[in-house]
Amino acid sequence: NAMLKWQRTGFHFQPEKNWMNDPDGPLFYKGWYHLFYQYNPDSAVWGNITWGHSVSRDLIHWLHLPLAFVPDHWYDANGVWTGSATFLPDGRIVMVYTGSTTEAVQVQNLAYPADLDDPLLLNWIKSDANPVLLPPPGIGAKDFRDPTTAWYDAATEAWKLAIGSKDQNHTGICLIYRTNDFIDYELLPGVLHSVPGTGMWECIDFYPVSTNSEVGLDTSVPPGPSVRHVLKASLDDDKHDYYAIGTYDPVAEKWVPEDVEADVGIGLRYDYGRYYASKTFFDTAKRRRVLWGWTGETDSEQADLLKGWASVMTIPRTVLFDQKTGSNLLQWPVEEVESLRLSSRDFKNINIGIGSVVPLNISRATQLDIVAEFEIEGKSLTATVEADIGYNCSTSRGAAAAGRGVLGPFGFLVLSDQDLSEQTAVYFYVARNVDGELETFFCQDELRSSKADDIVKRVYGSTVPVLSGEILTVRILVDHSIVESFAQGGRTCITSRIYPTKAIDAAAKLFLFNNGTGAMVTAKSIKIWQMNSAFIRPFPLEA
Ligand code: DQQ
Repeated sequence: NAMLKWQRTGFHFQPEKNWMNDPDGPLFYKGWYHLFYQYNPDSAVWGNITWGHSVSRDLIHWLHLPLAFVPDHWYDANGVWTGSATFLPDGRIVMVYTGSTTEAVQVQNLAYPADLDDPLLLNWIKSDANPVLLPPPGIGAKDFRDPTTAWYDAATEAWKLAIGSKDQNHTGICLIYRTNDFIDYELLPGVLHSVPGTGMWECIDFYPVSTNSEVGLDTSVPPGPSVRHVLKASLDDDKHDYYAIGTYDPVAEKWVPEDVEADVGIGLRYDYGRYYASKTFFDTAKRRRVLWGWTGETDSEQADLLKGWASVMTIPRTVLFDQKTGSNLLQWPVEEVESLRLSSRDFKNINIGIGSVVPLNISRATQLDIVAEFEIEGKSLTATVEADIGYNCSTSRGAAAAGRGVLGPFGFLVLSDQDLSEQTAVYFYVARNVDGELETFFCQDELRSSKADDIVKRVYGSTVPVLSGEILTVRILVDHSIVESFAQGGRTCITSRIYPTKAIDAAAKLFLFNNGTGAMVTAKSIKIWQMNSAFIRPFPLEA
């Protein structure tokens, strides 16, 4: 059926068919980016988990390769689960991944490429020593998974890696192991970090960021005056990826968040929408840290089985420390996505009157890259301007008239049909907090994104830092059933999966709107590119 077919994306990574979840072991090798991912080769729902494998020259166009790992040993018979890659100084690659055993115990296993001369890394060997790690005393057999990329600690001349878990009190914890050969490990005393009440920490990521330059850092770069460490956990309880920026002490083997109130699991998220089990890697080709995230479906399992596939990856994002705010990361789609930009339209100084909707005349609206700047007319946002007190994207009434306030919502309606019966709003809302300070919210409203009723629809979002003198900026990538949005250069990001029934193909339109009651809003500048599709297809391997 045409509607289901339409939901497949044009330039986001997805397998040809069936189920995908977490990105695994991303790496750059001999000119190729490798993406492995949790994959069910048999069905569009989770199960029989193997590692799918695809390669790319530019992170945008992909070639699907044969499965890299399948459950063929007792120690991964219930699934080859998530893991990470580490480069050794001599050029070898080690992959450490979680296996769910015949008894559904979570153990860690080691694998390595069969042929390092093969840039495609087609064949992998599972170590004879597997499993190399069993759940330690006090840790549940099903609470021990997703090893990180290892970092080398020059001081102790050993590799270290992290594994997430939880303790008996439902405290999320990060265990650290030390190893020289990735076969024998020593569990270090205590934990790197823990946060009460956050439950199981899946897919931990732990990496350094530079506080004074825009280059990414190799995972083994040690702490220093201009280095902070990011700790990320995927919370099994609420299925969001939380990060915090902090200081790592490799001697005490502790990591301390800069802001305890924004600790892991209770503070910042990479993405406030549908986004989970993400993982970064250091791209030696471009000296940047690149973040992959999994975006699952929000339609029903039945719909997924009908369409024969489920999940996409978000466009990989570069990750940097935000030197201006000093308190968050900046995430931005890798520059290579810009190679898909086709024709563009520019708009300048469009006034969006109170309560109005303004159509933007573009030829097609299904694959877009949009960048825009907004200004609230005649208001200096630091002044004693009138604004609502207290706002919260997720508990608000969204972008509709019912959700109106003084200074918002305003922004874009993407994948909307002509009469606005289906629409997804990407919007700003300026309000005062209880202390009377102005805060800017960045939200995405899915409530009217589809006429279909078997879909989870939410209003997502959070605050976004806007520094004095800054204009409001947004970038939006629209690709059929996914909308990825970035406010203020990537300080706050939101990803939605949406399933329009009417706003598809030529019927999909783009609008500006302003449902604020207090001020006119001006779109100072808008640039909209039509986006080409990416080549994502099987590698023509000889039979
Ligand atoms: N997905 C994997 C686990 C991981 C979870 C299994 C996170 O290793 O904890 O498919 O989505």
